[in-house]
Amino acid sequence: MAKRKIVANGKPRSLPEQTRRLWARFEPEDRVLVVVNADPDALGSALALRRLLWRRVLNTTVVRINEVTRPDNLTMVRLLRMTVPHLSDVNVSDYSKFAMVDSQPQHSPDFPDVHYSVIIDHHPAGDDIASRGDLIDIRPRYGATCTILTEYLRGAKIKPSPRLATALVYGIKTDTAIFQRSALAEDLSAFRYLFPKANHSVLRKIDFSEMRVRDLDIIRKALEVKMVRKNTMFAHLGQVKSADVLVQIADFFLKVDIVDISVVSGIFGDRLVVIMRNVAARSNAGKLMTQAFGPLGSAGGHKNMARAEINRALLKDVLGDCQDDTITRFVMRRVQRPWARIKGLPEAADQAATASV
Ligand SMILES: [Mn+2]
Repeated sequence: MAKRKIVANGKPRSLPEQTRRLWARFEPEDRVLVVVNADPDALGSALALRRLLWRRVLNTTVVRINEVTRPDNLTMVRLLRMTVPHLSDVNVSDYSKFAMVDSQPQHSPDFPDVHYSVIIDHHPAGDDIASRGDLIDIRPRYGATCTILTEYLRGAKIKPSPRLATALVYGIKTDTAIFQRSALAEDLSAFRYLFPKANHSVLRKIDFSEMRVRDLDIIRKALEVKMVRKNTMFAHLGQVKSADVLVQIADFFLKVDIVDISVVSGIFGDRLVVIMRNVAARSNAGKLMTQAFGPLGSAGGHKNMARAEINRALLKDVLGDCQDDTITRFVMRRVQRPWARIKGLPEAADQAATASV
């Protein structure tokens, strides 16, 4: 069996030894700043590190370099009462020690350029990572950094509170996409250990949080304009504030029992953006979208998700106008008969585009 590879200063070691090494990096008078790029795995890991340092340092502050915008992440921060100010809201010179979890300094120029006492992460190790900190614990095979921190907690014989267990469970769930993505026996073991300790009503609420209040208007619009053809649901939403709402609605439509494919389009900037989601085993969203929209713009994706973008000016040339009804009919026609020649598109352009696909 392959030796368990841990990039760290030192050999693979027992859980208590690993935690002792972490503690050895800190003094009781330390003020510790933990820097993250906030997502569930980073937030859960930061909370665990703060717990590990509790009563061992003067205080620990967790700061983020990004904005938290995803609804589930916002719910996580709110219900788990996490106080995570932006880096710009603190004075870096007020702190005596620095730590980073779920990232490495080279991942973003926004991270403070300091020497880190601790860097714990599961992304591939950067070339000069050894020079950036003291205790470097990088395990690229792990599905989540929360799994690594759970091992530190267990090494310290610290039983996580429901709040901490909930954060760690959600971090592991998110980064392993509920164990669909690469996950190790270690991830499963951490999950099994944490799951009974988590607050399940909070966990469900975080899972359920897929939208902001302002998104409800766009859902109403989607429900008004939706069209169903066999197992495909279509909606053209007109002008949208971001392409993300199209993705959101496309995912939302898949909640309907008979819907295997959702196709949601909208005008964003100077482009028509079309999003497809597919769960039908016999269809391939990427191929279908390439065939349907490739001759007019960029189109492609995977079996389950695909996207196309078409310049609005070209679309107007081909369709005559860019009214919502016209676009709706156009998108439905293309998806249902992707092989058909596009009327209005000069034949030469059509052939050239098709040849390049
Ligand atoms: Mn992660």
